[in-house]
Amino acid sequence: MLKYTRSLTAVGILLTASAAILTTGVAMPISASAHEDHGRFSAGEPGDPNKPARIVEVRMFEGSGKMGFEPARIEVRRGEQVRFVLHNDGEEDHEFILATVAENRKHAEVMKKHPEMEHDDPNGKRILPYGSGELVWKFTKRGEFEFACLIPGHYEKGMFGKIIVK
Ligand SMILES: [Cu+2]
Repeated sequence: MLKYTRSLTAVGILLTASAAILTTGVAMPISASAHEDHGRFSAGEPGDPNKPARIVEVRMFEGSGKMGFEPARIEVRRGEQVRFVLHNDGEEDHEFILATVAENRKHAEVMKKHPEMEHDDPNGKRILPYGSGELVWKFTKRGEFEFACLIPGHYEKGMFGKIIVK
């Protein structure tokens, strides 16, 4: 829990810092309250691993200049809890970050400036080459969300997928 809070805070500070740089062209000092509204999850809420969940297997792949997720489109019902079982079939690290499209784009820009950033959060995991991992999530809101790999260059090569919550 501590680790997760810290990591979210780091993202909040980075997002805020890069927004300041974009607006003013200069890096501004980061205030302590800069990340106050960070920590909410747009795509729902962290799941409860002890409760039943629908299992959805997602594979991450690379090859011939492309990268992606299979499947790249997942439909869920509102209120449904999903256990994503993530398999990295590639030779590079990949991430699975669940958020809105706008948040992921913004976050991807931050990662270009901080490529060393790694995720282990309720809504995001980094999976090592040929490794696997799990993420349990409860979809409490209707709408369209996205899962994406925000490692620099990967998003551009096609590493994103859509989640439709009905
Ligand atoms: Cu990737």
